[in-house]
Amino acid sequence: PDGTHVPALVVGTGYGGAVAALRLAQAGVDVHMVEMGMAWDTPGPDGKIFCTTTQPDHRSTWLRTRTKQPLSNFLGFPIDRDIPRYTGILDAEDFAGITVYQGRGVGGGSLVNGGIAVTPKRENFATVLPSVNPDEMYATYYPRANATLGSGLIDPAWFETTACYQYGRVGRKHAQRSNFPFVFVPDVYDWDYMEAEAAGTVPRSALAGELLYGNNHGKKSLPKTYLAQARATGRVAVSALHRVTSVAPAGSGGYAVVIEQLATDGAVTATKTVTADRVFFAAGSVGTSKLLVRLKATGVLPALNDEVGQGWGDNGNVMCGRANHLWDPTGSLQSTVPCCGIDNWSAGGAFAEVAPLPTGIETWASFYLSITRNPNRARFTWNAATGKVDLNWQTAWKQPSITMAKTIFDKINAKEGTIYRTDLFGVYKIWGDHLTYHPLGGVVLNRATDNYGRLPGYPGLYVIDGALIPGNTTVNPFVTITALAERNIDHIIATDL
Ligand code: FAE
Repeated sequence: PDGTHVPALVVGTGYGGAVAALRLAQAGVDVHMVEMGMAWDTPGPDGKIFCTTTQPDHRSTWLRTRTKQPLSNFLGFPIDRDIPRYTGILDAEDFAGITVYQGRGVGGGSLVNGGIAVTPKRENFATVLPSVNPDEMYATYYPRANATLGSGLIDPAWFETTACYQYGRVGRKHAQRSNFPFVFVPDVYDWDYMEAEAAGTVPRSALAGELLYGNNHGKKSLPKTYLAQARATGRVAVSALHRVTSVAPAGSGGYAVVIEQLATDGAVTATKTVTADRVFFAAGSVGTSKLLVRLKATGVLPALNDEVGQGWGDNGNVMCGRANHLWDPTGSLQSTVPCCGIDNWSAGGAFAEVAPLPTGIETWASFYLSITRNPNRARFTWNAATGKVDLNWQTAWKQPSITMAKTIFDKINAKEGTIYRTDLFGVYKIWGDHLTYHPLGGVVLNRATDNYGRLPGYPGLYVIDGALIPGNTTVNPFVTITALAERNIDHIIATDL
């Protein structure tokens, strides 16, 4: 309620926010989490909380009147559809040169993501977080993050036989015939549950096209892991459909936090101010960067340094599909949860997930999301004329990613005598180079903050999410975001409380 005082306020309920809330609460601190998306704890008219990727309805999309699906076309035909404007779960946030996909709701990106839980190879860690001691990350914080997130590998014997990973086996065959290292990747999806789905003994989720707009069963998203543990302490409250718009030093010490309450059509129904001794920014790379850039530029937090807004990267994301021969079907039943990839990072700068195309029909396509060593970094700036924060990423900055992904797929195509699909992102368009799922950076550790996420000049203000990571994690990012948050909150609790 308006006028309340809280010891710790966390902006956002994704990975960084969930770690901060749990560990602060365990240390005896009362925490209030503020989340602009919905709680996603109440079934809709069809009895389900989430809709499927094949039948997206109003629940699918954050405040748009038409879906904006990452794969916009199929066989050249646009597949987006009109929907009522609603505070749906997946946000396709448009900047001038890139669309950034993000989860909206209690659980942040964990609600919509693939659950792929990869720890970077230790030899690559110095490029991921150069100012962080790798010994403590690999001995303590990565294991803690993986254990609490509940990540695990597919049963290799089941992988060999199940229909729903035929696409994975085809991906492996093509990778290995071209001599690329093929790897299994851990995931937070409950693999036992998925086997039961395939056996027909439980309701289907991964095998029913659920993922991008939420999983009704099986996925261990944050509300089932970190956030469940946080609530169980009795010290954590969560306000959904509440958006933080300002954090300003309060005359009395601490910070005045302005919060807008939203209706499900996005309208602001109330504005509240609470004071907090400490504020943890965990609104995601884009959300935290946008807030801090605006608050600095508009004189609310003028002492923030000039690194705020800088060092943003897309984790080198680029997508493509390949058309296989008729003797290489990838299966009409495809699990939405990826379980394997092609690791050409050291030789070619690309790590490719073998991804599903869960259309329900045979497509003879192999689909991939590549993470590449793209060196380009963008900057967020305040645009006083529009009252918005801009990002200067340009579409052409994806070219290094395409070049690196081609080190894998040109070779596979040459070996197999196959070609790229041109019908998934438009008409005659091979590369999905207009988007990222993995925004990182904007308020980089040890540059915009100190080496633990403290904002210099403002005691009690912290950044604890993907904004800290300088643009690339070499693999899928959430395990690293979680492990870094574990490291930072450990230090903050020991030193600042
Ligand atoms: P995030 O999880 O984005 O949480 C931020 C939260 O803050 C969100 O819930 C926002 O709604 C909320 N928020 C923003 N602004 C405000 C505000 N002003 N007031 C109140 N609340 C606010 O941040 N990563 C992997 O490692 N493996 C995968 O398989 C994978 N697949 C992905 C698939 C998709 C489709 C997408 C979109 C992402 C995927 N990711 C994956 C990326 C991963 O989900 C992402 O890196 C993390 O969720 C980022 O965590 P943060 O804590 O930084």
